[in-house]
Amino acid sequence: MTIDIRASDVRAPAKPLDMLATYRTMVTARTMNDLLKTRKTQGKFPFYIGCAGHESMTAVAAALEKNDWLSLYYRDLGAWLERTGDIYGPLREAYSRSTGPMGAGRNMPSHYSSKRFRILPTFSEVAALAPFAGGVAYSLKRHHSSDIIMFTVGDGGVATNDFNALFRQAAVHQLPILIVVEDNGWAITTQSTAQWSGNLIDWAKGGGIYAEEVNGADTIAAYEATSHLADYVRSGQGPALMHLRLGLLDAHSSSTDIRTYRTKEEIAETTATKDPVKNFGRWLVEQGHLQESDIERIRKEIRAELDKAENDILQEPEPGAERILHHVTQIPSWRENIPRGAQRPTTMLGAINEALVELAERDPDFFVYGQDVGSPKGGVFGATSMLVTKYPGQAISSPLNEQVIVGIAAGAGMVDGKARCAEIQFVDYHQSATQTLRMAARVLYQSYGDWSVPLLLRTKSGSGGGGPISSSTAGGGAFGHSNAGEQWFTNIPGLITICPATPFDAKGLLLEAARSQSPVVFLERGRLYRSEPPKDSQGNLIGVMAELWNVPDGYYTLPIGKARRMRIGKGASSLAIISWGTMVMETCIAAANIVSKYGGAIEVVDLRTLIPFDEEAIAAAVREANRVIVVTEEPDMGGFGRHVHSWIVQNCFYDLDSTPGFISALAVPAAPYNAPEETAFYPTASTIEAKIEELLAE
Ligand SMILES: Cc1ncc(C[n+]2csc(CCOP(=O)(O)OP(=O)(O)O)c2C)c(N)n1
Repeated sequence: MTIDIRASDVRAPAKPLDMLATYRTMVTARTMNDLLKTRKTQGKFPFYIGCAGHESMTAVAAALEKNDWLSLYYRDLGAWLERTGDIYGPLREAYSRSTGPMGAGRNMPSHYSSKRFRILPTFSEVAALAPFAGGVAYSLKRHHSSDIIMFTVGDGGVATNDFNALFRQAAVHQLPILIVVEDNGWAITTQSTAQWSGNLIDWAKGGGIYAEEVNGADTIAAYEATSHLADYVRSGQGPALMHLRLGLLDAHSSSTDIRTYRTKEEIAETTATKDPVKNFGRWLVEQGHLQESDIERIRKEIRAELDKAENDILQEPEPGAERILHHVTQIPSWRENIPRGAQRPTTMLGAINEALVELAERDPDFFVYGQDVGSPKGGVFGATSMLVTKYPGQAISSPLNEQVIVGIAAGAGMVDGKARCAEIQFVDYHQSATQTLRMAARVLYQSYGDWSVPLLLRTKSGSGGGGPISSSTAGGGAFGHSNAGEQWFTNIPGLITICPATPFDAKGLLLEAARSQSPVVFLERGRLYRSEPPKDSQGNLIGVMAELWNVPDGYYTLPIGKARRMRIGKGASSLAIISWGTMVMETCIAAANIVSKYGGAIEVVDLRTLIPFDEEAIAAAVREANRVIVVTEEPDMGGFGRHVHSWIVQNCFYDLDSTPGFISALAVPAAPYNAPEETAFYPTASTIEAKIEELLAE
């Protein structure tokens, strides 16, 4: 066997490779690949994506320590087998059995995942695990762990935003991560030359990551290079990238025909020179470690083991449809607790500052990560200014990349099941992190409860740039600074969305959100950051709201999914208004004005948690008043407010005496900067008052 490319300064690995065991595992991977390919062709299951040509990943995984973390992709059957020794798992997933260890039959085959074996849950979205892997590495570094993480990706995956976010995370924070680019020359029909310009090694080194090119068709070379690159990473010298050159011996997947885009000559050459299983077997025979006859004997033994496993698995139950709603979210049950601390008038910003300090005080592992959050200013709005002063190491300024931010917090949370806080300056800018957030929300469901992603994403949202803005003006946030945001999050299954309206609720809900095992988006309204309690048009404080500007010292929590019902006026309510965030303030002002004009009572239901929203509270309020209005700050484009409105129509129809009202911002991209258009864009107390009068007159 020829070894054409060797790592330039190879040293003998400290841990010798168990060559025969590695060879056996590689043959297992290939034999399983061939078996599953055949079964797919026979129509036994819908899809298969194989590992042929990538089996030297067995040796790559063998060069790591058993506690090192793995973030694999679909060609890494060899690495799975090396780490777990489990031949049943991949077969179970192919046959989508509920016994499958990766997703209990929920995810496509070859999507490796195991909390027990520290294998992060592979996504179908190429390289989408990358920012999470960066977060895991970040956590390992913070804990001065001797463990490292290996992240693998195809050459196509290198072009993704996710990969580039990881690259930045790794380079900027010099993380303990070994990035392995498994370059088989193809991304479906596209050649790797289309994925980056120039040379990948130079590119990586230019960006601050040490890199080497290695021949992955040579198993020993792959092992030696991984050993020494892993040593390099483990010793704290920073991240490393291995450009592993491989051949793709099969079609991309069971849905592709290799002959339609690859030439006969190229396929023949790849098969002859880049088959790591054949190359390694031949080398073992040449070196006298195996006899020629052992090659076929080993293959047959393994095939018999796999046949037995397959037969066993076919007796196992398939999942039933009754579990379809299992593991969508994981919210620990709320423990009733009474705030004991002295109450002080506090703004919402003060309350958020206090909550973050409480979290840091209770858990030295907690941190807030985001743009400018580690500066003495405590982020652009000052939400971490107390944290920076009291626990400076726990408020960390990030590069200007929202996907980097969300990935760091999400990955760190996956390591130990404790939420870290990502701060996004303005909700409008979460958009580059959307994929990471959606994946975070999916992990629990996809892995059938094996993995969870506790993550607290706080962000300024809605009208108001955040300055001391009165409740009657919106505040010049304009494009990029003023979107409501809930329309982007409340349609993601698995994600919790919270939007407090008062300082008291903001603190209690933030503290509770940090306990959630499902990711939480915590929408902080800019207009409420420094606002005073609301007053009606006669200048009277609105009592039910004003008392919520008093915030207790210390720790207390409020339940997720529970609305706050507030009665404005006296007696039975003649109207229910459902709102959240800033619109609660506008609604209360409108309700107070109407009540002082006509008497009676209006009930304002502040949802507080948008998903899951408090269906009981809405239904009860509608049952009592028989009239309802939903008020939202979102543009009227199929957002969350429309969902609540539709839910009421569907579920409370027979309790309604009139058409349920709906008030929203206008269906334009966002609030314009100039005052007349901005004011026309948002609902205000006077819009709400007009609607109330219209509805009560019906
Ligand atoms: C983000 C994303 N875009 C497109 C796809 C469809 N797709 C699946 S695999 C693949 C090619 C991946 O190529 P590469 O990373 O080189 O890995 P290889 O399959 O060659 O091992 C594509 C485009 C996807 N799964 N995810």
